[in-house]
Amino acid sequence: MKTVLVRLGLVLPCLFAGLPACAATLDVSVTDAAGRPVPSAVVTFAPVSGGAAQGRGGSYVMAQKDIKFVPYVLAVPVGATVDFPNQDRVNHHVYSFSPVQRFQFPLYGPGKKRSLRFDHPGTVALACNIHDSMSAYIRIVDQPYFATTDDKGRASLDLPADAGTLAVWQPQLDAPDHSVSRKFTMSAGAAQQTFSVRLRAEALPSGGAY
Ligand SMILES: [Cu+2]
Repeated sequence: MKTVLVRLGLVLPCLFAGLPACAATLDVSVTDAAGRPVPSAVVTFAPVSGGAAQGRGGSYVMAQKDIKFVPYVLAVPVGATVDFPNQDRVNHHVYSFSPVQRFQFPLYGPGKKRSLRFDHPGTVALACNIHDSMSAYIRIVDQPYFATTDDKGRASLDLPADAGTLAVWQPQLDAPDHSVSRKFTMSAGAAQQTFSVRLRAEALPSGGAY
């Protein structure tokens, strides 16, 4: 029974997505010029045939905890609603001046939460009016496939066998729009891609590698 369930779990997402071929997992590794892992990088794949496997909207969380935003980088699809719960013991005044979506949540306290919907692709840089050291990013993507690298600089995407564009965005990446991309064709089996990127030393969040 367990085996059946596991198989269904693998097959059903393909059926619901209506994809011609649900291929396999692409493992992406992002490293800097010195070969160190780059966490908090958003990896996207835009197949030439389009598709919307991960859909639009959905609910996501950007918390405030220990005078930090958690996570440092949050990738969401266009139309997503992001909750901003205050899980701290102090008040925060969260805002963004980014043209993609300017907003502010005037001072709100522990246990309280604010929410906002993000309808345009791009980058929203977050800050707090009270705590200058607080910094984070919401990356709103319109590509149907995306994932964010972990502490080891790795991300996995389940992709259809299709040609398209594979891209990496990271706030400290030293390139136009902090992004690099390449043409990539996903085959029927598992695949691996590595990006070696240059990073700027600026704007590093406290306590993190980047
Ligand atoms: Cu704050």
